[in-house]
Amino acid sequence: MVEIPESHPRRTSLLSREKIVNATKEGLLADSAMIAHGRGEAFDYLLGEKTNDSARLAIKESAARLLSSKHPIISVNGNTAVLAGKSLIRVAAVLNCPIEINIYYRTVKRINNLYLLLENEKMLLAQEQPPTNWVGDWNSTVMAVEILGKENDGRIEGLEGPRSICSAKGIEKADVILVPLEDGDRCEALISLGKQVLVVDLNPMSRTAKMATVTIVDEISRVAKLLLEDVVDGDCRPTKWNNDENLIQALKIIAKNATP
Ligand code: PTJ
Repeated sequence: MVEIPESHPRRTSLLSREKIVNATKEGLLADSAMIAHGRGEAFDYLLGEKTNDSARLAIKESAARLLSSKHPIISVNGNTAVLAGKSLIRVAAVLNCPIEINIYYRTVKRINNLYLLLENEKMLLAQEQPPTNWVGDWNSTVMAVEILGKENDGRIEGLEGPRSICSAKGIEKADVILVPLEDGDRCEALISLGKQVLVVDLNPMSRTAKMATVTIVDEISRVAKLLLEDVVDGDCRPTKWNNDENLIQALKIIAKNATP
């Protein structure tokens, strides 16, 4: 492992790469996880590697919808668990909702490995201080977060094969789903089941980004931290969200940054 100096301008990006590389060796990620990550990095570069105003609004809108939902759920795949699993467990604890491991390249081995990773992070998090301004018994609240995904007892109607598998008390039952790095078909199927689908995708032109109820065009580890602030704050209500306008804003930022 190469030591990355604190002052390195690309330190955050290099640390994320290192996490992805190590997690690949540990059998947590899909074979194509690095390709997906690289595509994300390219878009992040064009977006200025920061949370833009339109993304910030989309995060707040997502927090509002998760907070006002009856059955919220946070779905995580391999890349999300590795890059932002810990922060998303914090969000789930504050929302009092489960996390579901739901992966595109589904193998029992990967599900089990991701389950162990998240359960271990949960135990470490329970020992930490609660998020700023959150009041309550943090240890028991974190330990109460259920990690779903091993059950195989639910189905996403409209999809065939392993991609339709989910947890009956997780994604199947949920009315609002946060699904970072989702694929277009699943996003479409979840929407057609009447669920609100909140996605995180650095590519504002992906089918997922276009299909979702709310698209956060930003990097998942940055998003998870800001989403935590918003759900703790709780001062947000769902609006008449115009997702096309939100995507147009992201494209304008890319166009501006790409102009010499
Ligand atoms: O763990 P699995 O089996 O569910 O597989 C996960 C991957 C990501 C490999 C799988 O879902 C996949 O192949 O995804 P795609 O179709 O390549 O889509 C990934 C999308 O996420 C692309 O549009 C990327 O721009 C975007 N993306 C990549 N990294 C990030 C990201 N968006 C936000 N934050 C990131 N860190």
